[in-house]
Amino acid sequence: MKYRILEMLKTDGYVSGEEISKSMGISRSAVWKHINALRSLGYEVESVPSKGYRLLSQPDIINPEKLRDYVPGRVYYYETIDSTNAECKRAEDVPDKSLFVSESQTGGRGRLGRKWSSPKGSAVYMSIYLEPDIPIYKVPQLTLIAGMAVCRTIRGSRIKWPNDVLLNNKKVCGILTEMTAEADRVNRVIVGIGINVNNEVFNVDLITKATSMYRETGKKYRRDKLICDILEEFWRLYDVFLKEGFSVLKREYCIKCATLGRRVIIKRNGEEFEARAHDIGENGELIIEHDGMREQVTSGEVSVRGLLGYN
Ligand code: BT5
Repeated sequence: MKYRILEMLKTDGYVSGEEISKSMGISRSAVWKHINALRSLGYEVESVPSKGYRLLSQPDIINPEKLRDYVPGRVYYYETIDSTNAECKRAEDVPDKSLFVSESQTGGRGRLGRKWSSPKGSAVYMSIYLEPDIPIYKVPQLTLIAGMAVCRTIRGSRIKWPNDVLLNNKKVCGILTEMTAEADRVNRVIVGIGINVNNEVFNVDLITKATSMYRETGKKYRRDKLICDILEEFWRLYDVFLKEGFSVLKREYCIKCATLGRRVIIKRNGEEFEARAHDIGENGELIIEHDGMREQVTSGEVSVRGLLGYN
C-alpha cells in the first residue's frame, strides 16, 4: 500500500490526504501511517495543512512495486537477508518465475563456498526462481543466459565465461546458479545475480578486481530500473532457450565473451595447465586448445583463471 501511495506522491505538487484516502479506500489515519512508513524508509515527505503531502526527495532504495510488472511469479523483497539464493531455497510454495531481491546480504555467496561482498543500498542482489522442464546438463546454460541478459543491459560490459560480467576488465557482476533435481529432471533452479551498481568504494581485497557501474561511468543508476531491464532481457532469452536451446544464442554469447582467444589456466583434479580459449560449444561449454588438442570443459569441472589479471 505504501508504495501505491508513493506512486501518487510522484505526481507534481501536493496530494491531499483525502484524495489518497479516497483512491486507496483507506482512512486518513491509515494514510498518515503509510506516509510515516515511507519517511522511515528515507523518503522525505512534506506535509502542509490544507494542501496535503508532497514528495521532496527519494532515497536510493529498490521499490518492489516497480518490479511486479516484470515478474510473472511473485516478488519477495527484503531490506536485509543472509542470501537471496538461500532464502529462495528455504521459501515454500514459490510460484515459477518469482524474484527474490534484497537491499543487502549478510551471507552473500559465490561459487565453491566463496563470499560475495554485499553492502547495503548500492548494489543489486537478486535471485530468479525457475521450474524449467529441462535435463540437468542444461542447467549451467542458465548461467550463460543470465550473463547475456546482464551484458545486454550494462553498456560496454563483457562476459568472462562462465559466470562473471566485466566492465573495463573488472568484475561488475557475478552469477551463482543452484538447483535441486530428481532422477535426471530438474525441479527448481535458482539463478542468483549480484551487480555492483552505485558502489563508491571496495575493500582492499576486491579493489584490484571488482568495480561498479558508478566507478566506471561516473553516473548513478536507479537499481529498480536496472533490475527491470535485466529481467526483460532475461525472460526474452529464457523463452528462446526453452524453445530452441542455447545453440541459437551461441553466436551472440561468443561476441560478448571476453574469454575467447585468451590464454587461460585450467585447474582440474589438483592439476593446472595453460590453454587457449578457442570457442563456446553448442551446450555452452568452453572449448580449449592445448598441446595441439581440443577439448571441452564445463563450468563444474574446472576453474578458469589467469584471465584479465584476476581470480
Ligand atoms: C560469483 O561467484 O561470482 C557469484 C556471485 C553471486 C552473487 C549473487 S548475489 C544474489 C545471490 N545471492 C547470493 O548469496 N549469491 C548470489 P565466484 O565466481 O565464486 O566469485 C566470488 C569471488 O568474487 C570472491 O571470491 C571475490 O574474489 C569476488 N567478489 C566477492 N564479492 C564481490 C563483489 N561484490 N564484486 C566483485 N567481486 C566480488
